[in-house]
Amino acid sequence: MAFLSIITAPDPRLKVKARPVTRVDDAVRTLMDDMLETMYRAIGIGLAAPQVGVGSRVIVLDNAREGEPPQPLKLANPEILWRSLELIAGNEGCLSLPEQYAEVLRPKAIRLRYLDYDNEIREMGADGLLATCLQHEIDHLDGLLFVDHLSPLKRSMILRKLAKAKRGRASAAA
Ligand code: GNR
Ligand code: NI
Repeated sequence: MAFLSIITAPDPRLKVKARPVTRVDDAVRTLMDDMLETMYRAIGIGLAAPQVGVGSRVIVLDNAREGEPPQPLKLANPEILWRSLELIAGNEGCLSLPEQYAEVLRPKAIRLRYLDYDNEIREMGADGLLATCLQHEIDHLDGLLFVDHLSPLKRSMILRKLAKAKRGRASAAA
C-alpha cells in the first residue's frame, strides 16, 4: 500500500474530465487500495482519482460512522442511472478545498451502475449522506468541485479564502 498526495484547488488537474478505465485490472485495484488508505489517513469519507492526480474514473468511499465496522466502497466508471426529484441540502467539505464547507442541494436518492473490484458490472441505490457523497465524487470525475454548485459570489469567497491560506503557508515556509 502507498499513501498518495492529495491535490488542493486551484489546480488544473481538478478541472479535467477523467477517462473511463477499460477494465478493473491489478493496476486499477492497486489504485483503489492506495486511494482508500489515503482517504482514511486524511479522515475523509470519499476520494476520487483526480484528487490524487490520476485522470481515471475511479472513486472510493466509506460512510461508516465512528464505532461502526468499516464499509469500504471501490467503484470504477460509476454512471448515475436515476436521480430522485426530491433534493436535500448537505453541508459539504472536500479534501481538495481544505477547511471550507457549504450547503449544497442535490438529489436525495440516486441509482448507479459501476464496475466493482472484480470488474463485475453492478448496480446500487443510495440515499442521504451516501447519495450526497457519491454525487460529490462523480462530480470530481467530471472536473467539478462542490463550489461549482454555489452562487458565483459564494464560490469566489471560498476560492479566495483558500488562495489566501495557501499564500500564508508559503510565506511561513520561506
Ligand atoms: O470527506 C469528505 N466529506 C464530505 C462531506 C460531505 C459531502 C461530501 C464529502 S466528500 C469529502 C472528501 C472528498 O473531498 N471527496 O472528494
Ligand atoms: Ni471532494
